[in-house]
Amino acid sequence: MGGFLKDILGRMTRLWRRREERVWAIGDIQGCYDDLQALLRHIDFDPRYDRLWIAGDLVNRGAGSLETLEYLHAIRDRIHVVLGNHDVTLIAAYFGLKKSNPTIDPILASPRADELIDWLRSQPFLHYNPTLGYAMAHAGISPMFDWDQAVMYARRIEEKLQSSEARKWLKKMFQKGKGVFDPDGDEITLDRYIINSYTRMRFCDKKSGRLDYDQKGAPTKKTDRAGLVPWYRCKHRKPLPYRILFGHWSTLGYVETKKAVCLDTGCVWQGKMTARLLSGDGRIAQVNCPDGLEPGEGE
Ligand SMILES: [Mn+2]
Repeated sequence: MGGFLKDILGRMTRLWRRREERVWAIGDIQGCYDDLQALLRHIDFDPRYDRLWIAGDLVNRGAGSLETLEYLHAIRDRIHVVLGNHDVTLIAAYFGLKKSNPTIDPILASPRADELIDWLRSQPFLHYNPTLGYAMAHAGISPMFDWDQAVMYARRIEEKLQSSEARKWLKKMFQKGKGVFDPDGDEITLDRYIINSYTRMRFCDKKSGRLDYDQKGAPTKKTDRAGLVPWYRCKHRKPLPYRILFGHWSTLGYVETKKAVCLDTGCVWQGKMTARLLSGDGRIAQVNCPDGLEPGEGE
């Protein structure tokens, strides 16, 4: 009888514990489906109770891009996704604006391509939760944006990507632009600045605040001499009410400051995939990703 009661109590305690919702944030997946599943097992993720924030670049380069997209779509009610440059490129390939490649071919050839791409296209560039105190964007939030601008500009490009004119608009977005923020400039130049800052930014020019999209490595003496600092250290940076979660910078690796957390630990480049708890003690969990590509190329 004692054993029976103990067993029942144990089960009830476990059930009770699992009812506490845990919110985890995960960095760039890039189609590394097996590593994603290994990480989710490692953190005991249960989509019935827990939530995931995903910092973008869900697909491309990794062999399981279709499986990743299908899985995330299946648990879409429990996750928050922001779009990364590779996700935007996939949408562009679907529209015939960019060449496909062997890792995204299976998505475009899938009988569910329309459904999956429509879902991807409806995802935001910026997600935030005032209770948790976090905001998330794939590359970060431009140091030139105050919070109202960050929200307004993200919504502005989301509306365009979701509109019936999306293809025409997206075609104009694939130019880097000069990285100079001009809120009074022409519409397309500003749109380009917004989408590039949300999905491609890494460094900014210390003096002018101009964004640099060319340097892909970690900060070094050389970038320092060139007057470049990581965007979150830019002195022009407007104060924001939330700590920013971002990815896109695998060479930076896991970085956590008071204002920003980089979650991209280069899974697709044989690095790690990282999850950080946004509720509770804020711990991080990682898995090794030995099946990735040789590090070094691309962004
Ligand atoms: Mn990226």
